[in-house]
Amino acid sequence: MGNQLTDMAPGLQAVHVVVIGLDSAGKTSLLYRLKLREFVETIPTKGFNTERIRVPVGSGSSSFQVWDVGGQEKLRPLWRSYTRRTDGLVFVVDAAEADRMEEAKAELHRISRAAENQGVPVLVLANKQDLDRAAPASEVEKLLSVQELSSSTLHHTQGCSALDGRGLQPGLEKLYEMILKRKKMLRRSKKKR
Ligand SMILES: Nc1nc2c(ncn2[C@@H]2O[C@H](COP(=O)(O)OP(=O)(O)OP(=O)(O)O)[C@@H](O)[C@H]2O)c(=O)[nH]1
Ligand SMILES: [Mg+2]
Repeated sequence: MGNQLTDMAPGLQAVHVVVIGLDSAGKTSLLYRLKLREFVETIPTKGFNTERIRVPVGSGSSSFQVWDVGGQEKLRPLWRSYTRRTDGLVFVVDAAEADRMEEAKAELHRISRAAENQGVPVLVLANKQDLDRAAPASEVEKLLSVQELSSSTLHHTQGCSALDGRGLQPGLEKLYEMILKRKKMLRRSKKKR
């Protein structure tokens, strides 16, 4: 019989999204900006935070279960246990930290290449756009070679700020669109088999 509810209305299901990126990129600040609609002071994440967030999409809204995982080097091996079976990856970059772009690029490509993450849509958030020295999204996209992610991986790079909230709504809408597109593609290839 299959799961008729999901077959008919994929938008009714909560999408599962994992937020990763280097320490201090602003992941936890973004999570609470989305949940509470304000900027809150954070401390470095040792484990993870998770919140369910309602996001306006198209003419309705969708529920996102968002997992925010610590980005310190010693915690990065844990990312894979969170990204397994996720619908979407959000990779947050501190766009004002030119010195750490190479490190961010290596981590982005490593996690996206992991076998279980093949083809999972990626939203790159170029955070801290409120700072004058922040690189624009187009530059971050180049510095991280986002276009070189596997050809089966849908991706989008968006500038944003957890401080003032700019860029988050369009970023999440785009991520949702990519997730639905991939779900449709997977359903179609299952039917063919
Ligand atoms: N100016 C500015 N500062 C920000 C922004 N987002 C986060 N910050 C600051 O950046 C620092 C790190 O933010 P966190 O949200 O804790 O970073 P994180 O990515 O969760 O770091 P880990 O938990 O260690 O992986 C904090 O001092 C935040 O206040 C932003 O959009 N603009
Ligand atoms: Mg954190």
